[in-house]
Amino acid sequence: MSRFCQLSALLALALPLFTTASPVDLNALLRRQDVDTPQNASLPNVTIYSTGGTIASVGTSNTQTIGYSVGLGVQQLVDAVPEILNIANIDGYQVSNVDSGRINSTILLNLTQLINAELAKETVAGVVITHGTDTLEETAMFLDLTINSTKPVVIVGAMRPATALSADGPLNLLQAVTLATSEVARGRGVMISLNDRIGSALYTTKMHANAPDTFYATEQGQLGFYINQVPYFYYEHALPTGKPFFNISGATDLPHVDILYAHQQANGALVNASYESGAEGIVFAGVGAGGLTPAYSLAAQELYNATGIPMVASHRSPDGFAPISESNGWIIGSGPLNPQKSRVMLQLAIEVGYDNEKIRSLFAGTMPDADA
Ligand SMILES: *[C@@H]1O[C@H](CO)[C@@H](O)[C@H](O)[C@H]1NC(C)=O
Ligand SMILES: *[C@@H]1O[C@H](CO)[C@@H](O)[C@H](O)[C@H]1NC(C)=O
Ligand SMILES: *[C@@H]1O[C@H](CO)[C@@H](O)[C@H](O)[C@H]1NC(C)=O
Ligand SMILES: *[C@@H]1O[C@H](CO)[C@@H](O)[C@H](O)[C@H]1NC(C)=O
Ligand SMILES: *[C@@H]1O[C@H](CO)[C@@H](O)[C@H](O)[C@H]1NC(C)=O
Ligand SMILES: *[C@@H]1O[C@H](CO)[C@@H](O)[C@H](O)[C@H]1NC(C)=O
Ligand SMILES: *[C@@H]1O[C@H](CO)[C@@H](O)[C@H](O)[C@H]1NC(C)=O
Ligand SMILES: CC(=O)N[C@H]1CO[C@H](CO)[C@@H](O)[C@@H]1O
Repeated sequence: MSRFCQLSALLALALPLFTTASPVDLNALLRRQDVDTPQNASLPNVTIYSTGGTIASVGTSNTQTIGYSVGLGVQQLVDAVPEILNIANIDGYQVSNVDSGRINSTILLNLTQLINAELAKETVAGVVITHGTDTLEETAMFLDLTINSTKPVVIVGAMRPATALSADGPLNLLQAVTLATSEVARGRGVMISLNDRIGSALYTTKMHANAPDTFYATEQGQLGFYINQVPYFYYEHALPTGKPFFNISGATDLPHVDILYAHQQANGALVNASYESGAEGIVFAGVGAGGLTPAYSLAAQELYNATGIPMVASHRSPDGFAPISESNGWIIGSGPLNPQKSRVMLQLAIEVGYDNEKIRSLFAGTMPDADA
């Protein structure tokens, strides 16, 4: 149990437990925990990457479930669930300790680089990422598109701080580590694991701002369920149709892509404002099946004619499809992907230099196969 003592000391210096979240120095926090206790050779090895979020948060009382602050390190997370050490040998990285609204491209790039290197090791069975729930699905999407491994990659969070009555973090973490060691969990891409459910990174979304039962796969269904903490899967090994992989090993940052939300009388000036502030692509959270409404539509077409930057139409309704438009059209339908997932896909496509037609094919590829 002393395996995280060095990290703990580091955290105690860098991040007093009861402060409110503030930007942290990645150089100080991005540390691997050296293993200084004997390993149980008959157990698989799992590496946990802790980024912060509610799962690592403490409130001032056991009834406080909003307005708490981030502060627990990876050691304290594991200490709260000693049962984990019967399932796997745990190694920990403290990647950041922030609420998930502060996760940015530096952290994402570090994470994917570290995880790809870790999964390449024969001795590692799988990895777990602990994360705030607010933008968890964005990190899950990013990792799913940039990790090249069949080993389980599980992203987990909590809706109640560690100090709350019925805190959900400990069981969620136990399940996530169990899943990371599971043979049947292999080859399924990045999995979002919370509240007994196992979801796919491409399809699972946060549906409720406050309740613990918040992550749902819209339409496409959950991948599996836990019974007595044993993961059961509904499907044979399969990945979502058209899930690409981007090798971004050379990237040092990610392209600026904005999301503009369509609504009655949406303000067309936002389209130019987005471009002028540096956007290399724009995703619209469209009405219905990706409709932009008149002012956005006119401004977006004008901007496209002037600059040719990719414009993706997604849908603000959680379920459904934005149809893939014809070749050489100015707008690209997102298919089933919601605006925030479309943004991650578009960032990666721009990063690796796809032209607009290749981006169109990329999104078209995510439409379910009709004739397979
Ligand atoms: C991301 O956040 C970290 C920690 O706050 C900071 O060091 C880094 O510069 C940020 N990166 C970007 C691209 O803003
Ligand atoms: C190592 O793990 C195995 C399998 O869970 C267990 O039976 C054994 O008691 C463990 N050994 C030690 C020394 O903890
Ligand atoms: C776990 O890691 C240790 C140390 O890196 C290694 O000796 C051991 O073989 C690994 N266990 C498995 C099951 O791969
Ligand atoms: C993925 O990794 C395998 C080796 O595990 C390698 O052969 C392959 O080229 C990689 N794919 C990409 C797109 O980098
Ligand atoms: C990405 O490509 C580089 C260079 O071809 C290769 O060394 C590396 O293993 C690839 N990364 C992944 C995650 O496949
Ligand atoms: C966007 O900028 C262009 C070029 O400056 C201008 O012609 C156009 O009227 C602007 N569109 C809107 C909606 O403000
Ligand atoms: C954009 O260019 C196309 C093709 O040249 C043209 O038909 C269309 O009217 C232009 N749209 C706007 C809003 O300028
Ligand atoms: C790939 C990447 O962005 N790596 C960064 C990880 O974090 C350290 C510390 O901030 C940076 O120096 C690396 O460039």
